[in-house]
Amino acid sequence: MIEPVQLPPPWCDARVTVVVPTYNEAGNLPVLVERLLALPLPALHILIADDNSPDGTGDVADKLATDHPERITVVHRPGKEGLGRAYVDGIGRALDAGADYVAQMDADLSHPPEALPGMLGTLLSTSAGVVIGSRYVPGGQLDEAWPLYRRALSGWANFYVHSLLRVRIRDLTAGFKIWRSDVLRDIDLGRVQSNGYSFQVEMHYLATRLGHTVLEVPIRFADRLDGTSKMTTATKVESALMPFRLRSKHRGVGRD
Ligand SMILES: Nc1nc2c(ncn2[C@@H]2O[C@H](COP(=O)(O)OP(=O)(O)O)[C@@H](O)[C@H]2O)c(=O)[nH]1
Ligand SMILES: [Mg+2]
Repeated sequence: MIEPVQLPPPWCDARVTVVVPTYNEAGNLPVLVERLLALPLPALHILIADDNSPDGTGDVADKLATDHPERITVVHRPGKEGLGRAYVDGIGRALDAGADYVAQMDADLSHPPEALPGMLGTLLSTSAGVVIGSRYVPGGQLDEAWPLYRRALSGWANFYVHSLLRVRIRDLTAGFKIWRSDVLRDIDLGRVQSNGYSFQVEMHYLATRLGHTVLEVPIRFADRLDGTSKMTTATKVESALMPFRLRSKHRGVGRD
């Protein structure tokens, strides 16, 4: 496990909200929350956006919020609308509640919580608008247990999106990142088109088109701790078509 970086004050007191979308993650959520709350970031807040998971993740989240009322908020959404919609909702609420920095991560422990203080430190000590926990910069790693077809799909998706959108980010499909709130406001979540996983690519595309600096720091991406992937054929199709839509919809955003 990565040792948490000890940030000096006032950085360790930064108001960070970690938005975690969940769908059937009852086995993973308590472990993720425990590791996030153990970080040396006393002002870190967790916002769980659950899509009415049939496995009771919403109840698990409520119990965690009851145990830590100051540090956990649960958003119960009516049904499964996709990762992108859950993030638009959750990030919007985090901004409304006054977060200075907003992090995104999966609930399944693929993203190491202990990398967050270092990512925040990079965000605060540079001109970056967003810092990505990246699998594809030197030092980044993929769990050997991640199935071969998933590695191939991830590599192909990055190549495909790079070719179409020309964004200079190595891990374009990354889901682990931390944003400055003003950059998220500038992006304006109201213009996000994606319902599903292509949300990640769309946010990177909008950030770079608006001229914000994106930095990548290496992480080790682990296989999920418990449960199964929520990636479906529908999300893959949306991700394959979305670059074309993004090019036309966001043509007017930023400079050409
Ligand atoms: N709220 C919500 N969360 C979702 C949805 N689809 C996926 N997620 C969450 O998004 C994260 C990434 O999903 P995951 O299945 O691990 O994707 P994979 O890593 O690409 O296989 C996990 O925390 C999921 O629970 C959805 O439709 N709604
Ligand atoms: Mg996963």
